[in-house]
Amino acid sequence: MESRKLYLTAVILLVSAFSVLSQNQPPTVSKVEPPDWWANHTINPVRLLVRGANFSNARIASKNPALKPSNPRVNARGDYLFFDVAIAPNAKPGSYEFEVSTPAGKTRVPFAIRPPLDPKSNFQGITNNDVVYLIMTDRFANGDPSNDAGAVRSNPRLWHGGDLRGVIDHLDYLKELGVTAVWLTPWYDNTDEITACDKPWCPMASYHGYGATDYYGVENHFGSLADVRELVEKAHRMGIKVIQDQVANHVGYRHPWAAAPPLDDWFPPFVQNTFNNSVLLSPNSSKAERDNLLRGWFDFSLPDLNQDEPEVARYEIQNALWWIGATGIDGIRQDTIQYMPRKFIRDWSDAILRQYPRFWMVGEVFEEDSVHTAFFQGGKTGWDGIDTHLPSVFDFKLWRTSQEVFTGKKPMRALRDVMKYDGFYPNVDNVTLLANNHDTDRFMSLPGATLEGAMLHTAFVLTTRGIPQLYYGEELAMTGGHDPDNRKDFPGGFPGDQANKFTTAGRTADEQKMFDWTSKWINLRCNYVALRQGKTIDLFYDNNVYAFERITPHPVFGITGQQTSVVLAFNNSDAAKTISIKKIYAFFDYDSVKDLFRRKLKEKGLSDEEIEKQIERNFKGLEPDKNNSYLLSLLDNNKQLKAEKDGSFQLMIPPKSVVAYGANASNVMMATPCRKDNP
Ligand SMILES: [Ca+2]
Ligand SMILES: [Ca+2]
Ligand SMILES: [Ca+2]
Repeated sequence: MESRKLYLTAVILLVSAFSVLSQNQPPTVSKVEPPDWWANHTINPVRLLVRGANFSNARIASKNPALKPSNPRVNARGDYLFFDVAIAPNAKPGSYEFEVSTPAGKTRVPFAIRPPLDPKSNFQGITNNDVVYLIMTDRFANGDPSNDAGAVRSNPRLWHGGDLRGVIDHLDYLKELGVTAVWLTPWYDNTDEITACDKPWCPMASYHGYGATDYYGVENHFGSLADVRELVEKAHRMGIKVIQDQVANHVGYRHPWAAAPPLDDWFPPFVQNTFNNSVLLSPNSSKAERDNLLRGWFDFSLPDLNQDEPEVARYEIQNALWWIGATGIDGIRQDTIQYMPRKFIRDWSDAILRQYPRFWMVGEVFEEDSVHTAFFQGGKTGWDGIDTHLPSVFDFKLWRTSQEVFTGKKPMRALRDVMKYDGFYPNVDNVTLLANNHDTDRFMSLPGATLEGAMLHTAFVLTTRGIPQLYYGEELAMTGGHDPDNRKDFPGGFPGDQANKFTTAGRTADEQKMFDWTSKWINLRCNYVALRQGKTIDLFYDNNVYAFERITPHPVFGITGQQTSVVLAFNNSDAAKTISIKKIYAFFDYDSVKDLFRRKLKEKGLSDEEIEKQIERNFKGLEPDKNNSYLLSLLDNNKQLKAEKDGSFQLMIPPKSVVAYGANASNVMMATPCRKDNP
């Protein structure tokens, strides 16, 4: 490691010597970042970073008065030039250019003003009305074999050929499954180089996308910017949102900055991050500990960016906004946020939400500790005086516990014992609960896994609070151990695949069972607002059973103030269990609902006779009995449970299963399809 660091330093010295010798050469430009921007943007001026050569003593002039350059800065080697561009509100979309001149000559810096995308159909944000589906782009579907250079499917650490076209081609599959948002692993351009080393993980390619070599480029194995744009447009037309995976903490070792950084403090000097992750959470940590976490490199091959350098922070914030504005995406998943200063996370969030108020970002804080992950969600000022304003974080503690429970390692009540900390999250409804991801073993490869366990885990993720996130292939009970085994190709997505599991005909009975199950719960969540947005109320928990209610105030017939709820009861044991639930919280007061309904219809000018006919029609069969309480199964509409005299219910839950009831006979009224009321 140390000798490689010295080598890097030697390269930088050589480059500097060369630039001194070439000072009487005219300036040249090889890269402009961002390449374009928008008029009337909340970031104005925008700051350009221009890569090239011979910029020492450069002067910048604009060829159009709508764009005004200022504040130029050239680095010591003269190969990077920063300058601000103030964009007039009436600047028209199109091509522009600046002239960079030095005593030795001049050159042009190309730039453009883009027309803005429609904010109604783009930048929609993600809420708990959504179900997110994570795809590893290289491993899902190969829609374009012409970009497969270096693809070797038999090696799990090399490119396999999956691409954006493959995702576009299978949007109908996502629609059929019912998910409403897709998160793709990073599509930034990464190196095509195959790493050689004597470690077990070599040779390895950057198929995963987490080592950007061009923050403004699209990986050539995946397609082009036009393909990203087409994916977003087509997905939006089908009611599916798109989430980009961004990585602001580090770049890949082949990024041009690694050999010649724009500024001396662009990267902190190499120190291995020891991943002592709790030192930002703890107010008692030392500066040395925090420095190691924030400035230590993830790995020698991933140079860590210094967000304390204002030019770095500004570059990264603009880069995030550029992707949103250029593609119309709806959300960002930000990698490893706990290795970046919280002040930077706040400034990044603020800048995005200022321009796109509906937008949504989720940060990866890979900690199985609710208090720790909650510390990074926005909405609360931490001990350090910082509120990150970050809308969402992943709930790794509940994910792990659900896996442990449904593989028989923990009692059912462990779920409740994690969720008792929900109050530590500034907004638990906006927390993202993963079913799994590309860094973790697939459920079916965990010790103790069964198909029934996988089904219960999926049902729990889709019925509990927050935003559920599924991982490609788990809807077919795919197996896969440690990375990269958990990143196997989706069968049927690649030319020559023997079975096509995108279709019913290609699936085994178990795969179809899991697919139908996943789709059924997504659909149930979609149809019942209480499952998406409801507050959780614990009804019963012991070693075998966890029963809870999701309850929400929700307009019924447009009348506010009434509550709707769904009761869920999970039984993880091998025997049927009967539990007594003392109280269900949501029951309609039918008389007052009818009364309000009457008034509404009267306002519309209906006659008394017409009003009573409508009441009769809408409430027929929904009237509760004298106890004013019963539960109606949402999975099997014939099954009703009447309350006992004391108001309690005896609920029988078959072995290894879950039952779902709508409180009262009001499930017709409670059904409020998410695809209609999705904001
Ligand atoms: Ca391909
Ligand atoms: Ca590449
Ligand atoms: Ca860092």
